[in-house]
Amino acid sequence: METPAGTMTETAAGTLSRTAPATTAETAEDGLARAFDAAVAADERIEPRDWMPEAYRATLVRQMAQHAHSEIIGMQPEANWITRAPSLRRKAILIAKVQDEAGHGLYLYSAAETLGTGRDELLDKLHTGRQKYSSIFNYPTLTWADVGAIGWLVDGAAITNQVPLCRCSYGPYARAMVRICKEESFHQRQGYELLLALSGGTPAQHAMAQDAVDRWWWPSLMMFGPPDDASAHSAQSMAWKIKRHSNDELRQRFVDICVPQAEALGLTLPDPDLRWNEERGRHDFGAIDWTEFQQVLKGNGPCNEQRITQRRRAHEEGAWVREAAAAYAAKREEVTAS
Ligand code: BYC
Repeated sequence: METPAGTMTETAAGTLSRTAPATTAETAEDGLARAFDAAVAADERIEPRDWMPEAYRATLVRQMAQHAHSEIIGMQPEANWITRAPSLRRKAILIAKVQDEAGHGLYLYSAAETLGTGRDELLDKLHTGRQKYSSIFNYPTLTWADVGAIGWLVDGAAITNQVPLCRCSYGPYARAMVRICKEESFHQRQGYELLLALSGGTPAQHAMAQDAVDRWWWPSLMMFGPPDDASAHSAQSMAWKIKRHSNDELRQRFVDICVPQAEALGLTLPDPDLRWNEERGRHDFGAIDWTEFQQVLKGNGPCNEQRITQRRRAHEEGAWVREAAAAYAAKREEVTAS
């Protein structure tokens, strides 16, 4: 790894860490902190064996765990429609999409493991409500059009939020995001195409598409997190280049992207205050119901209980698979060792 601000050394634990030339008065830790700051300032990637402030590590574990949990909980609302997809083509696409989300969870749990936090520990925190997952997955998928609205709006919001994460200062997270974003862009397009077909279909199909967009629009805007003045972590995360843009900036970007897409779909976004602001060169939009957001975060959304119950059950029912995989791995190790 290149460290223009310092050199690489072998520590007692046998791992590599960044060092900076130390001045006489500074402790070894000061030197490491200075090298870390310089690497972040120079837009270099921080790697698992590099020294990093404990708060940086904790912030990454919090965000990556929440992100990984969102991916696997996010499988539920869409999986709800696999058996009822209207054609074999749509069913195959939906199965592939839901499977992709499981894969995203795996990339992210693996990336979090590079920070010394085991997957079991993270899953336990999810199952006991000590770690969050995205608010968006606590809403129900009432009709087939919801699969389209999730693809267009939820995956669209996810891409807007996640493309900048490909430049996150922590290497394993940034690299996981590159692949995730490529797959998410397929997901977004399948949702858009699905809604386009419904919107141009029978009046009942058009109404179903509009109803789905009406229900998913505002929760999608909430995905970006609280407004900047209420975002506890943004300032520090942006200073560390974990986040590259504020919650409000990304939300605004998403609204600006969606308006022409909604027009092309022949659907209306459910916001009477949505209009182009010539002066700002961006769209103004209506007030978000932050009380609803807080309620969902507290566990009082329409599907919080259902989602977490189903997740716990899936985990319990999958215990035999984990045991079998561990037994198989141990057996292989024995064979290789002998
Ligand atoms: N839902 O200081 P803030 C997907 C929490 S997966 C729940 O702004 P931060 C997909 C936040 O954690 C989508 N909680 O936080 C999957 C914090 O609470 P704690 C998931 C939220 O971290 C399958 C508190 O509010 N994407 O798209 O600087 C199928 C204060 O917030 C939410 C990611 O996770 C929320 N919406 O910024 C289809 C992306 N928002 O921890 C699609 C990675 C905020 O202090 N994450 N909170 O108790 C991020 O970019 C950032 O973590 C956030 C929040 C922008 C979400």
